[in-house]
Amino acid sequence: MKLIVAAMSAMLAVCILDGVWAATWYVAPPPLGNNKNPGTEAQPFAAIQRGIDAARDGDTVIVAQGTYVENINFNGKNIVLTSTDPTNWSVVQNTIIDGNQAGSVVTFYGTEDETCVLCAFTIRNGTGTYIPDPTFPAFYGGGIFGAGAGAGASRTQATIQNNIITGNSAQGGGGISDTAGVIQNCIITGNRAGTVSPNWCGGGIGFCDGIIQSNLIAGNVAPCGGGISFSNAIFRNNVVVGNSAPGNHGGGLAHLGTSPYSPPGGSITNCIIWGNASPTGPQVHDSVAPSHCCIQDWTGGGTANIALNPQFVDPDGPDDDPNTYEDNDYRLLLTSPCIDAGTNENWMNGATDLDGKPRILLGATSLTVDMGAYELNFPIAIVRSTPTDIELSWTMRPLTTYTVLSTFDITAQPWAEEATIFGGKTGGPAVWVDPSAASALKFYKLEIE
Ligand SMILES: [Ca+2]
Ligand SMILES: [Ca+2]
Ligand SMILES: [Ca+2]
Repeated sequence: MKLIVAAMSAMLAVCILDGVWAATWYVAPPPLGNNKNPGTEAQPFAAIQRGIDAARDGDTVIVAQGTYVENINFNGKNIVLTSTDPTNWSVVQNTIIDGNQAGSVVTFYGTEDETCVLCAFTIRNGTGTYIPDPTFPAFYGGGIFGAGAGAGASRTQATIQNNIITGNSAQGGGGISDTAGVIQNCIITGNRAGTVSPNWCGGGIGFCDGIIQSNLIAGNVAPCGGGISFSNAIFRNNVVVGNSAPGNHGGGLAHLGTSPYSPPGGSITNCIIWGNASPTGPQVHDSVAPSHCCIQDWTGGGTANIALNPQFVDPDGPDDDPNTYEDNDYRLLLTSPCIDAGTNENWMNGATDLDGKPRILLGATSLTVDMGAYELNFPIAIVRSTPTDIELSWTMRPLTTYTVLSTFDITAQPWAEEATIFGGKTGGPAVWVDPSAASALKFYKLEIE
């Protein structure tokens, strides 16, 4: 026992000497939260900005559910700012930063690196930051603005993930502008650019380079580039639907990889770009050639693109209104031509889709990534039924565990676990026979762990 205590003391000393004693700060709405508190879990701050101000590089700020009417600024700090559960969309929906029409909701100074993370908030009701750009003075970045140090300043490399960015507006980049890091696993809907002259571009995203992956970009509006514009980004595995550029061009994408306002670069891969509207180039306008994408009416070249209906699960949602995006479901039906139709890339190892599932899963035919932001998690089993037996058979991928579940009532009853089967080193065919096959109607499904 003495030896263990001594070892721990030594480690503590090393941590303090190295200055890597990262702290966690807590924020919660009043009355629990109070800015005079020390910012502990039991005595949290009330304002998110108070948490950022207290934090140093390497610290984490955890924000409880609630609505925070604030316009926050990272001020160059490399910290993690997160709600309590980034994997739970309900928590994200209920942890709200509301910009109150008083500027950008979130501002990055521009010097943050990729260890600075903005994670799992709803970011709404922002109106952008005025930049006295000599050529195009305007408000940029309604929801998120990445170059707070001013015109010509560097753009943030911060990581922006698992957020819902909705109902923001600016002249350029209604949802997000001027970032150069990673934007991933976000839902970007109902943002607007170019509401006031001069009419700028990028309803959802404008003037963002870096990597933009596994996002849903839906129902954004701008004079040019309803979904995204003027971004020389690596743009991959996004769903771009229902965006519009009335009276102009690029309902979905405009000037992606061809922006004169950024260093050269950019690509469009594994995306679904569908149901966007504008008089000219409704899906993709003046952009680099896409590859492995599903694009409505596409005849513009590139590699391995398809123009077949992607077959979303319920693109107008339970309310049957395509223009209310909160309930629309852009996951893929089992028969979708987008399943296993992308191209696998190294970044997908360890990455997740918009549901938090592994990015590459066995779909209908092969262990290949799906186009879009959602990976289908439903390996198709063949079901044989005889007077005495029900048998499921499917192809297993290597080193993967499958769970067989069943239910008698597909609408109400929770699924019961029947069996787990491991694919072994090589994978291969699996057969499972129901040991208690009933005469009643019974449903089965397979899940990959
Ligand atoms: Ca519907
Ligand atoms: Ca709807
Ligand atoms: Ca797949």
